[in-house]
Amino acid sequence: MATDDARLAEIERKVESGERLSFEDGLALEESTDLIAIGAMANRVRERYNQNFAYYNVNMHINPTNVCVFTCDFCAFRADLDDPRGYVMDRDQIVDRARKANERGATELHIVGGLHHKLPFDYYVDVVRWIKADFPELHIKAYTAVEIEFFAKIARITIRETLERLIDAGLGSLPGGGAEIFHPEVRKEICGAKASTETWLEVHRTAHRLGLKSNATMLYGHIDKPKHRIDHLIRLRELQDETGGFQTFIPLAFHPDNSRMAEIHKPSGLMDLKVMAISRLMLDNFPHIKAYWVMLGIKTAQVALSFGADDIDGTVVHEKIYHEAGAETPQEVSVADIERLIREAGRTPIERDTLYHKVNRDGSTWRSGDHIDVRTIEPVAVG
Ligand code: V47
Repeated sequence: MATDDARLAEIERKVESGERLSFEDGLALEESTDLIAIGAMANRVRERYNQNFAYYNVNMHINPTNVCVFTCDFCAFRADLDDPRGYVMDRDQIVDRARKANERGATELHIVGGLHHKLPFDYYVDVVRWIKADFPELHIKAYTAVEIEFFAKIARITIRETLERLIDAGLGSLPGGGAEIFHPEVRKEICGAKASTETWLEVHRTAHRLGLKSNATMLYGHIDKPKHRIDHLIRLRELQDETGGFQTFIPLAFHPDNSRMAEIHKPSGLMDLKVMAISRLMLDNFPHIKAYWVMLGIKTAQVALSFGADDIDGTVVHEKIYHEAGAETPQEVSVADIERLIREAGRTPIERDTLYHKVNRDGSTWRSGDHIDVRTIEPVAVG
């Protein structure tokens, strides 16, 4: 068998010439202990696609309910129907949260939640409609593919019709959650009851055909093995070849606290950076890779900007899913802090909207400018 060095040299040759990496290349990267070499390759791709820029947005999270019919092993957020922790936000609470987001200059609301046993599909449509009625300029990135499938089931309509009704109410894009790990060996163990891999991919395929952009995630660092992670990335790459509708990939580090897998250790910083870098290298058709600071921690997210990531998510107010699972990060970071941590990492911060248009601010008002196409932005010196 080729040595680590020889295998990495061959991968480096492919990366330099823009050749696609195979499943075996992905495994070789996983097996290598040369984090710095892998990171340097990912950094070259990151700079090829996004130069020296690092993107962020001003956003707020809303989790309309935590009551959920599913009992995924990794989840510390969900509650049973009769659990005293269970809640459902009403119209006033939802609109109040949107108002606060608007006052703070947010351009995006990120809305995901539990799959409530009793709420009708109309409630989830109304959440979008209520917000849009008062704050039409806020972009609503809402509902994972798992939620979309559940809505289709309870409303007894197709996935396409479900998405069409939500788009009609004002849905702007889909977040990337619910992907977890696609490989059946893992999926059936950690979340066997919820949307299958095929369904997750079909929801995103349908959304892309309807003109929506979406993100994709991978939950790693629990019972997943290298082959499961590479398989996951390749399935996403194949769908992206078909539709081109994905914007950003977000690797999500498992947080064990308060979950049914609490005995598992959190992934190490080393694993976080390696998964980030391998994602950048394998997903050659994804424009962006996000270092979600809420789950990585601010310090690792900052370093990740040199290991393949070009986006750091947003100001993120009111995040619950990770904080219930033991995330020690703050609930919110200010724009000044985000810009400082990006500059400290040697990158140039750009505020973007959800669909990667540059945001221009003038006092308390903002508007979306041109779509950020790195090929049309003046190149900046890359150190
Ligand atoms: O699907 C749940 C994950 C996801 C835990 O699209 C956990 O921009 C770790 O998808 N430890 C939801 N992870 C969050 C999500 C997301 C986040 C940020 C940005 C975007 C985007 C999407 O969170 C779930 C699941 O994979 N998750 N519990 C946990 N204990």
